[in-house]
Amino acid sequence: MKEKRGFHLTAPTWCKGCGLFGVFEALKTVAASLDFEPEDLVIVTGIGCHGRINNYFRAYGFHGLHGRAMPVATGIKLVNPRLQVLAVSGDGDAYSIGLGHFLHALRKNVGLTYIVVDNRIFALTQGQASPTTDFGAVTISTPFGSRDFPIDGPALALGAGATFIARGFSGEVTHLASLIERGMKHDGFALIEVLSPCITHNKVNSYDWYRKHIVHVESISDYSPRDKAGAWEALSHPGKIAVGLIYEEGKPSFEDLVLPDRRKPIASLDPGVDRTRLRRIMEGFR
Ligand SMILES: Cc1ncc(C[n+]2csc(CCOP(=O)(O)OP(=O)(O)O)c2C)c(N)n1
Ligand code: SF4
Ligand SMILES: [Mg+2]
Repeated sequence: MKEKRGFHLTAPTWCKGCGLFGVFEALKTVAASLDFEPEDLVIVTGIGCHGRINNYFRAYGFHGLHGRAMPVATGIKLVNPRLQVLAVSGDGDAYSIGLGHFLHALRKNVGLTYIVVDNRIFALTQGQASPTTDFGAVTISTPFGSRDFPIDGPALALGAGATFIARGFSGEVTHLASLIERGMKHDGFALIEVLSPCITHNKVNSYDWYRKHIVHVESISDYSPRDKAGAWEALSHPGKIAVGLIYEEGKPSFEDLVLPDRRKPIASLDPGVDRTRLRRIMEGFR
């Protein structure tokens, strides 16, 4: 990436040891490996500790509303399909308030890379239970232990028709970067969930805890990410969390299906109508 005059990036302010540093390192590795120019990449975030990531990145950024990363990212991709659009959400952002948007963007197969940083907690708001918080976990909103069964994002995505599903771990940056890079090259919607410790508000799901519980799908003999039944099996392993490229299939992307030319920004296309008439119509809306 070229240095641009006028850019001033601050250092991340996350708590020392936060899993978000691993996600940030992985993203920088991918941006360098794919040689993105700052103007080629847009990072859209929701609200949460994760949402600060685009402040530290030399690219376009849109720090939007809590739970609304998907509609913003979809709009950007459709208006200028040449851009690489990456959305970053938290487990609360994606699987709670933003769940409807998440499922519809993935079933439409919009060409977005969606990184869901799952720390199993609402971190920014000081530690309430989220949709991925463990059953029985004591948090400030569940002082007697959570009575909700957690959501498994990749399993939800598989059931809803996602065409690319991966899960990484912020403690394994090189592996995570390889998953993000593959997701960015995928033609269509790519979900990369990241198991990411919040060292301040979640003392249970730590780096060591994840190391004991993850299983790499690459280590399962004859595992093929093209086999949906095998992906279900990997995601259903009791007491284990599958990481790696879990599932991948080819389907037309939303841009291919709805845009007249996915290589060109909409603004550069001839609207195919009389411009004087169009201007008159637009003036009618004032
Ligand atoms: C519409 C709306 N509802 C609630 C909030 C308050 N809020 C801000 S961040 C957040 C949860 C963040 O959790 P998560 O998405 O998991 O991100 P993390 O902080 O863990 O990275 C909530 C509930 C808000 N900003 N906007
Ligand atoms: S509160 Fe948790 S998620 Fe937020 S910066 Fe600190 S460790 Fe990271
Ligand atoms: Mg969270």
